[in-house]
Amino acid sequence: MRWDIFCQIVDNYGDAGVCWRLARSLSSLHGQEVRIFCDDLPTLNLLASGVDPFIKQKIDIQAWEASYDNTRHPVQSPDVVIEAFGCELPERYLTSLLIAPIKPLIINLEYLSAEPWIVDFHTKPSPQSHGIPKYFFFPGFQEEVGGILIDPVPAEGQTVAKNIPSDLKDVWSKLRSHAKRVSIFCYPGAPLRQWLMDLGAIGEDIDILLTYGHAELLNLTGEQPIQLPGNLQLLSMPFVSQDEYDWVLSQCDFNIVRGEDSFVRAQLAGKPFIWHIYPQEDRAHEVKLTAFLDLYLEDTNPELRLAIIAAMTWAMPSEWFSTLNTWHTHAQAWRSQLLQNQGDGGLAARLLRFVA
Ligand code: TRH
Repeated sequence: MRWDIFCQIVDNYGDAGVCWRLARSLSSLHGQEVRIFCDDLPTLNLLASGVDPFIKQKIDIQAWEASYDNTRHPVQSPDVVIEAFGCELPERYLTSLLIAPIKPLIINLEYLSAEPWIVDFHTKPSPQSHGIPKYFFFPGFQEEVGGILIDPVPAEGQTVAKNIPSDLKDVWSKLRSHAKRVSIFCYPGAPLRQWLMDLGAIGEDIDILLTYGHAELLNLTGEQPIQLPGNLQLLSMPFVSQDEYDWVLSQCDFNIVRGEDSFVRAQLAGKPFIWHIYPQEDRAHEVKLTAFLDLYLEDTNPELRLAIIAAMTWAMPSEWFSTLNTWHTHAQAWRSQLLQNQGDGGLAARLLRFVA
């Protein structure tokens, strides 16, 4: 089938991250013809840059405006149109669908959530005045919903650094072999300075990998740079491609992640993590975090449960860091369970089945 994915980047990288991962799964795993129309091509191309050129060349990446003249493209009528995160289709593109001999199916791809209510809304129709059938599709963890994007599945227990990506070689050469590794990718507003001071006071040697832009977030280069204990080493990474970032997560002992895509990747890496969920004004993010923790902690003992809840709500590391080994075992078990639940192929495969 022919798929058109519309991706509007509100802010950050998550919209592009999810659309790219979906596009590559549909194309490379399921042999679908995929075009992406995106309003921020530099960001999308940056994320996609690390992928095998064979996978990339099969996906037609276009500027948002290129969709206005649908007839100019060799592939004309799509079978499926994805509105990622409810972005509105350009009017001129929609008009071209209205005159197409065979109408496509429009899918409103929603945000990932662990909340139970999505079961009732997943795959429900969203009737439109233009008459083209449109449906809601909810990514999620339960069997009855849209699943998660699992491609590419990282190999289990990737602890030995093999094939270090070229743009990370410099940073990697500075890592101390005996030190623990923590990667940080979070939103402004996280109590990072205090968190790092407290982590340092535990006394272990830890290398902290800051993702692109996070040194500024910590004011490391500003007037009052943070003074950390010598056992912590701060290393700034460049912005890397999505595949390389996935790899970094698998190489760390602990990850701080955010948004939706890095959150899923941290789980698939099988490592303990803090999910710094995207903060929303009405505090809806707290409900979402609780819903996820209800699933994630279902089978854990009370001690670990309390420790993980504390960590995820930014309690200082000295309160929970001693549980890291047990948490790691739990993270590995959660990864296996997740992969088992998504054994049907996860989001891309469920989407294909629904459309079929
Ligand atoms: O960038 P995000 O904060 O995106 C968020 C989410 O989509 C959120 O749900 C949405 O409401 C908000 O934007 C507007 O976090 P996320 O989802 O983890 O996406 C980050 C993507 O960037 C992910 O695909 C990994 C990728 N990435 C790289 O490719 N290289 C890097 O160096 C880093 C740090 C990330």
